[in-house]
Amino acid sequence: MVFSKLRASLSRTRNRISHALRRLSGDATMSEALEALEEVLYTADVGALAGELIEQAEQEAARGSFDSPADLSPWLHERLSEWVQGPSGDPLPPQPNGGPRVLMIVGVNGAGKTTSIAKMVQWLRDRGDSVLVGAGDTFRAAAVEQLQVWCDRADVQLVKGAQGADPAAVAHDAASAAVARGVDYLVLDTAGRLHTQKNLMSELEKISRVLGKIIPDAPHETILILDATTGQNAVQQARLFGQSVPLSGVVLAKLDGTAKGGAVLSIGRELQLPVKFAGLGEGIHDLEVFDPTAYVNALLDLDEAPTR
Ligand SMILES: Nc1nc2c(ncn2[C@@H]2O[C@H](COP(=O)(O)OP(=O)(O)OP(=O)(O)O)[C@@H](O)[C@H]2O)c(=O)[nH]1
Ligand SMILES: [Mg+2]
Repeated sequence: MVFSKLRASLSRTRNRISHALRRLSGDATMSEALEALEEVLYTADVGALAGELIEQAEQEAARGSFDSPADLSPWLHERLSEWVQGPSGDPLPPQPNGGPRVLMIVGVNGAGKTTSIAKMVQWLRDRGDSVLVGAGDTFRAAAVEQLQVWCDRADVQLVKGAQGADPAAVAHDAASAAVARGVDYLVLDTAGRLHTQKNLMSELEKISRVLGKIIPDAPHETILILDATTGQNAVQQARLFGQSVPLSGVVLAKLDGTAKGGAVLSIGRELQLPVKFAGLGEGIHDLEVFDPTAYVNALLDLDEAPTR
């Protein structure tokens, strides 16, 4: 079952919080339960949201909103479910008037951009869409070969330039080819860059402008790939990338095996960005459409949303 894979991948985060969570439903006093809640939130790497949540919980408790400490668990579930954002409907909707929908993929070095592109391309192919890929990472020596291997596997064409070429020129060629071939999607890889490198961030703006000259309003989506194992640092990356290029969503790569699954809450709450997909391994099929409810259930070790 799809859900159980996400669930299994969150086991490390969950194991850290489930012990504390059990204390919420045991025969603890309310103040013990609030303390346990604090522990839950800090171990899940919820970041600054922890303070906000605990304050809210204390206020609710003071107001008598909870009949027993056990009520904290469903309350927490409600709050977290409000914050995590998934795609509303299709995570990669087609271009409304037909024609290539352009997805520019960005992120820091090694976040999982190229692998996530391969997975998203395969996902699009599996539902019958035609896709072209652009090798916008002209910086790293092996980048194009890595992408070529994935494209061969997914049976899609790759538009590439020479190593060291201007990535905006590759973007230009890829966009022209996407129009000429009439594909449904163009997915553009980009070199890893730090959100603090001003010249590299403005390079993304240039690539965007070039794409927009060939295909109106392109890129239609700029998707940030985040390495889930970096926890709260990923939130900071999202904030700063978003200041250079308007982001349409996030793919959370390497969610398998992270103990920092809570960062996704901040991405929804503070940045209002939907998580479109979760990356759950290194294979081309290790991708799932992100389901916020399943995520929170898995995080809190619940089979389904609790009621109170
Ligand atoms: N376990 C796991 N590993 C992943 C996942 N996604 C990517 N990786 C691994 O992370 C490493 C980096 O992935 P890439 O896709 O090359 O990352 P990138 O962002 O394109 O890297 P640069 O182009 O060098 O900036 C590779 O070893 C991938 O196999 C995932 O969801 N789970
Ligand atoms: Mg790459």
